[in-house]
This record gives sequence, structure tokens and C-alpha cells, in this order.
Amino acid sequence: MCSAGPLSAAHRALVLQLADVEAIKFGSFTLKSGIQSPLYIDLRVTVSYPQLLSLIASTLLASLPQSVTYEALCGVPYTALPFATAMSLDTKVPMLMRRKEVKAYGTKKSIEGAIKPGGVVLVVEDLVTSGGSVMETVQPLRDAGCVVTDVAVLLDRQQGAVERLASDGVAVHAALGVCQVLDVLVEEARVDPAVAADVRAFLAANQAAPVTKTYTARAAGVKNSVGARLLRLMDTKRTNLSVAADVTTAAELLRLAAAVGPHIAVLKTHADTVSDWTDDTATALRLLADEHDFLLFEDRKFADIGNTVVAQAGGGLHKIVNWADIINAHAVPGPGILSGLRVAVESAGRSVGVLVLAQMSSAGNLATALPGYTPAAVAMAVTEPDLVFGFIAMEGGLGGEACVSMTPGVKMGGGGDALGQQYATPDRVVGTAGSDVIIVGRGIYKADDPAAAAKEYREAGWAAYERRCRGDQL
Ligand code: S5P
Repeated sequence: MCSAGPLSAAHRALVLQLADVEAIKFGSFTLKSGIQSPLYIDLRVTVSYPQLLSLIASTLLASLPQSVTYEALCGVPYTALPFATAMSLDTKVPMLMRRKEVKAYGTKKSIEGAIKPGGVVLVVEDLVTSGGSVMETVQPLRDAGCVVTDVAVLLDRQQGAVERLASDGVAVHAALGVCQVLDVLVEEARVDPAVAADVRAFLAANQAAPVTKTYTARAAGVKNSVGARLLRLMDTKRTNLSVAADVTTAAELLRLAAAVGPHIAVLKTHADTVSDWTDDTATALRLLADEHDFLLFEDRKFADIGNTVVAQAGGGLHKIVNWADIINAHAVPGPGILSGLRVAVESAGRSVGVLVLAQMSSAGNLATALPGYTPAAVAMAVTEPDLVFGFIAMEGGLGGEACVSMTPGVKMGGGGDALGQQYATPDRVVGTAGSDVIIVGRGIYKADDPAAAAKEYREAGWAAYERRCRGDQL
């Protein structure tokens, strides 16, 4: 992993300047995955240092082999946008720009700029770990008709991105590898050799192991019995589809559940949108769940203090923990919410699993926008593995392979709605972002034939999972 050649003077100067502005730090940091890392790299700060930006641009350009030619540059948002801009100003090569949030109105374009179909685009990225974020820019460029075969990267964490992007037909040209950075900082007495050794050991032990294992292989490590059952059920039934049954009457709900039942692993309900909900609705849903072998997930999104959620989960009109297999909770109230849900679950005397909302799909949501939110939510969740088995999240891998990621905002063709929903395709969610379960609402229940639509989503989600297991696309 740490084999790399000696660096030029410009590369060495770049390393020292990155350390000067604290873009590279040593200590103990909680990563988004919940893992403690002795190394923290945050290159966003570079935007405030124009001299450094221009050194980054010239070093990125100098690190490209002569054979790499391109007609446009496209930075991966956001950190690499100024890098691509500086490279464009240096070379006079035009830029394209990818939107992170696709507009729900107007043109719905995800790539802005003067796109030339068949034009070769060089993607620019600040940091690669698994390569997932690079593919989130490569894929829309390819969808728009551009040819993308190369990415210029400032820093490679050397945790597997090169191999994985190669399997997607993208060659990585990194100006710096993390091991070279460590070498320079030790030689210049900026970092203690013992700290550098720690970081090397950490990197070796944490090779971005994209969860390429099968669901069943992961089930044994899942302490919550519902989570383990879900993983096994998905492999047995060959489906990673959850239908969001957002209908408004009990009759519609039961009709939809019966129609999609053979294709799904999970039926997700919003009981409080059903105008005529009774205990009989829950009983009928349970019968259908048992008949077709799927789990019931009541998406109540608890968000209150422990004492209140005990009553909300156990009582009221819906008595959720009496019939749901899966419930979910926001992390905002702190660990007390999990303690409250535990009380409600234990008094119901049934097996129930909890998902923590670590990220959301809606534009501008604070869970995704605030840098520390997702790691804090993951850290809270992983302390109670017998109760919490995973996350509502836009990506997989949060909390490690013993956690399940379920992702809403899924629709063939992507796009969004007028109220902030942002969609990704099943392939992107399971294949590129590494999530485990796709949650599809309107794409299925609004279709003319919901059963046929469910079959189509099931096949797309499953094909992406099979490719992921083979390591074809990550
Ligand atoms: O961040 C989220 C979390 C959830 S659970 N974004 C979401 O859209 N959801 C739910 O997923 C939402 O409440 C709805 O039930 C479903 C998405 O429905 P669709 O019609 O947009 O596919």
C-alpha cells in the first residue's frame, strides 16, 4: 500500500504548505464511518490560500502523464471546484460543473456548462478514499454524453480507490499519496516517527473495505435479531427493495402490500397518513408480511425525549411496537431517545430493530449539511448494537459491515420533486454509494402497475448488489 517513489521539490513544498494550513492533522478524530482515525485530512481550507491553490493546480497538471488529453475539466463538488478553476485558468481548458443538488424544476440538468457530446473530460478531485465520490461526478458526465477515463487527484489515501475506479474505467493520477506525505513530514521533523507508524498501521488495517460481502455473510455479526433476519431474508428472497407505501386509506395500503409483497424485503409505512387506521389494519398487514416474508417498517421518525417516545412507540392510536419489525429515530435528542425506544420495545415483548437517521435525502437537510452530524449519529447508534442495526443514510458503510444502510429518494432516472426530494437510481445507491436497501415510494405506488414496477426496481437493486459482491462497481 505504501510503495511510492520520491517526490519532486514542488511536491515536497506542497506537502509542507498543506501541513502549514492544517489541511492534514494528526491526533484522534471520529470519521463519518464512526471509526477513530489518527489522521484527519480536510482540504476545504485550501480555498482561502491563493498561492497554495495555484501550487495545487500546477502540481496536479504536472502529475498527469503526457498521454492524458482532455477538452474540459470538471471538479468534484465542492472542495475540488477551485482546483479545477485554477487549472482551467492556467491552461485555458474550459470547465464543466456538476450540481450536487439537481434542480427539481426547470431543466433538471446535473451538468452545467457547454457540454460537447463525445468530448473528453478530465475529472478533478481533492481526496480519494474509496472512489465513490469520484463516480458520483463521472456517472452524470457519462450520462450527459461525455467521455471520462481519467481523474486528477491531489491526495490518495491509498485505501483502495485506484483499483476500484480502474474497474469503472477511470485511471487515477494522484499528485500525492498519503504515505509520501508521511515520509516528507517525518523527514522535515514535522511529525514524530511513532505517530507516522501509527497512521501507517491504521491505513493498513482500514483499507476501504467496501461492503462487498454478501448480506448473509454479514448477518452473523449483527447483534439485533431483526437486522440479522433482514440481511438473510434479502439473500434468500433475492430482493433489497423496500416499498414506501405512502397511501392514505387502509384498503389502498393492504392492496399495495399484497401486490408488491412477493418482490420486497421491507414494507415501509406511514401509519399516520392512513385516515382510517385501526388495529385490524395492523393485524392484516402482519398476516401479509408473514405470508410473503417481508418486514414491516413504521417510518414514524421518533424525535423526542426518551419519556415521550416510550408513549409514542407503545401507545396512541397506532401502538407501533406491537406490529412493526423496524422503527426509526432521529439522533437530535441524544441517546435518551434510544433508551426510551428500548423501554417501549421491551414492554411489547417482541423483536424490533431501530434505524438511526444519519443522513436524509431532502435538499438542504441539516443531517447531511452539518459536517459533524453524521459521525455523531453513527457514534450514538453503534453503542447500542442489540437495538440499533443500521441507518437511514445516502450511502453504505456507516458503522461498518455489521450495520445496514437503507436509502430513500430512489427513482429510475433520478431527478427530484417540487418539495425538495432528491432522487438517485438503484444502481447509484447500491452500486456506487454502497447502500444495502433501496426505499422506493412514488416510483412504485404511483405506477399504473405497482407490482410490475416493484419487479423492475427489485431487479435493478439486485443487479447492482450482485455487481457489488463481485467487486465490479464501487
Ligand atoms: O431522508 C429521507 C428519509 C425518509 S425515511 N427521505 C425520505 O424520502 N424518506 C421517506 O422515504 C419518505 O418519508 C417517503 O416515505 C419515502 C420516499 O418516497 P418517494 O415517493 O420520494 O420515493
